[in-house]
Amino acid sequence: MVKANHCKPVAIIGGTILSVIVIVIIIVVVIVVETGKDADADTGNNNDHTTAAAVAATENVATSSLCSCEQVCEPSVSGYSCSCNDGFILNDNGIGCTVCTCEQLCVGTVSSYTCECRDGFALADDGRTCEACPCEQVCEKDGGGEWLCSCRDGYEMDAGDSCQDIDECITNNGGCEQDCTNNVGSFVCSCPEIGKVLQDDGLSCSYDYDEVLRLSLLFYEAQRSGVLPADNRIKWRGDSATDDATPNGEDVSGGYYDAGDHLKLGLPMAYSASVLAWGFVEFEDAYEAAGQVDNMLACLKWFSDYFIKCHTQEHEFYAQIGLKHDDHNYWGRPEEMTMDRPAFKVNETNPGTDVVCATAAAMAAISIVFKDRDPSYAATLVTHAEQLYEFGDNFRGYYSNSIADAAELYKSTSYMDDLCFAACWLYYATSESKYLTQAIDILNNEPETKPYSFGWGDVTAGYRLLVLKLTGDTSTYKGLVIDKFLTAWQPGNDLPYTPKGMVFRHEWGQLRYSTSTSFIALSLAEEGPKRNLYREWAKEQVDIALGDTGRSFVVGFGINPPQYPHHRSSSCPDPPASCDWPEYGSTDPNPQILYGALVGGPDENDDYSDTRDNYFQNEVTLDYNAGFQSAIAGLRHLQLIGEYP
Ligand SMILES: *[C@@H]1O[C@H](CO)[C@@H](O)[C@H](O)[C@H]1NC(C)=O
Ligand SMILES: [Ca+2]
Ligand SMILES: [Ca+2]
Repeated sequence: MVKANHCKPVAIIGGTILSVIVIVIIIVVVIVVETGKDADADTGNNNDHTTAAAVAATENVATSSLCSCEQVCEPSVSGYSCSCNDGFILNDNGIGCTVCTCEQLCVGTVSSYTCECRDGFALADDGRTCEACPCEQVCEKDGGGEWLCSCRDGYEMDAGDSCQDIDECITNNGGCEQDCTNNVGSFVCSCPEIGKVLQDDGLSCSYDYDEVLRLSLLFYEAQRSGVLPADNRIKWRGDSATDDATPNGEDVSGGYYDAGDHLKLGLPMAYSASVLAWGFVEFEDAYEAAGQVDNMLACLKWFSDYFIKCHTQEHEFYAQIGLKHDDHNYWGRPEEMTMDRPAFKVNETNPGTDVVCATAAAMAAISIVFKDRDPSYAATLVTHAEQLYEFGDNFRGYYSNSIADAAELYKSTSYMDDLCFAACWLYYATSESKYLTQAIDILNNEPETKPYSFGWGDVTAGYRLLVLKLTGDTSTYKGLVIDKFLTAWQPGNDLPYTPKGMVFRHEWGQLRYSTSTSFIALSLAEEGPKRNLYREWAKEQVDIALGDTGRSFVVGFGINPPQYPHHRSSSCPDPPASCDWPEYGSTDPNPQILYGALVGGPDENDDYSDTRDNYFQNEVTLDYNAGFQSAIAGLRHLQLIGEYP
């Protein structure tokens, strides 16, 4: 019986005349059966129906032998219900099936069937053929014939045509270090902590070192003395101390104010300049990434232009402008100060090997920065540096013995360190071997003491590291640097740690110690051994300054930053409001935000009070920020080379 064929899927490639005839026969037969069946359908007695054998022969026949469906027969309350195999459509009589012209799925009855497509296909404009669509999951066509993709429940579409599990962030945080958010089917990581940004891997968070570099340079800009250039970015600062001059009338305006006061002090200023230049020479990529090269060049030049002015004769250098007593008795704007600002010098009879060589080191280091950018300026700096070095070397003495007031401010107790530091930078700048020979001589003859810190008074750790770098001899000199200095700062050795993990050196300006040592650690780590240990340690210590113990110690940056730095000019409201001791005593935050300034920081118990009179913990200085900024550059450099701890 041909009907059996109809119970198998039939190729839909156009019905032949034969199949049309067969269908007609089936329809006729079914109609005949139906007319005689109705009365006794429920009796179970239809054995004599002429179509019974044919129905039983269909491969999809249901359990009931009562069924008269042509193809699929399912038991139902009323006896059975009929449906058709794929490619067929139920006849209007509800029993027989007719081949349909849909390519895939045929729905409805012969008189009103519609074509549908399986998942991943969509109906073409002809209403019967199905086209594969580019969607990953659910595919539809809009009225204009364009594919419309969508996703099944629990998935969301990304920007293309693929579907992403919307629970991905929940189940594994998407690999994010901090927050994971689904973003139209794909997740994105974010860093909700104030002051942190996503790293290039898209997963982990770090402090925004670019921003810290930018802000630290703003701090130096806020410290500028003299006639400010038109591109000054600190709107609450203007020209000040423009009349600073030597007793001979030589102009020594310019430079930077030392701290929260308005003195210009040669030794910490030179130290700051050399450490900033060192950080730039070593980690220039960080300044490029942060978009801060030009600001940094301007910052360095502001130092070296002033040093040039102070170097009034070959053997004469002005190392202090202003008197501590008069300056510190004044609380107000530098633009409005009127006290005498005498200039103090060192010379052959009143020498100052320390300040003169510290300045030589700074000028030589800055000359390296300008060597290709401005060769003639770089050459000028080298000339001054060489003269100052020769002066300091041949006329030995402590500058704070020559300038009495300096002993009240930054008293010096060593100068061989400054001499060696200058020799290193001069060798770096000129490649003249006599400088390296002198540096190595000094190194070989130095007492093997552990430096207290790397800072304005003692740059021993710096020159030991520079000799190592300049000679490439990590076996001879490495031990000095590592064992005598950095190892002492590691947990469990010479220095105590606070409960929150800060290495503790001194309660006055503590963060300057941990961050300048961090810079030394990062610079040494560039050379090799103990690399991971020192990088990890430096990151921990620097990140404490940025907020890791719950608050930031950098003005204008991160979470809960200091608002009351011990700093005169930023404590003043905008003019014409007056600024005097009442502003010092005010309990309001500083009206001007001294962006980027690192304050002294916490004590050995992690205690810190953000109050203006707290100069131990809340003053800011050129030298605090120098080691800090260069350490920041070092950490940013590690991110850029893919070696961030
Ligand atoms: C050095 O300066 C002091 C004043 O600061 C002066 O008395 C002395 O004569 C100077 N020495 C030389 C060699 O110029
Ligand atoms: Ca950047
Ligand atoms: Ca010294």
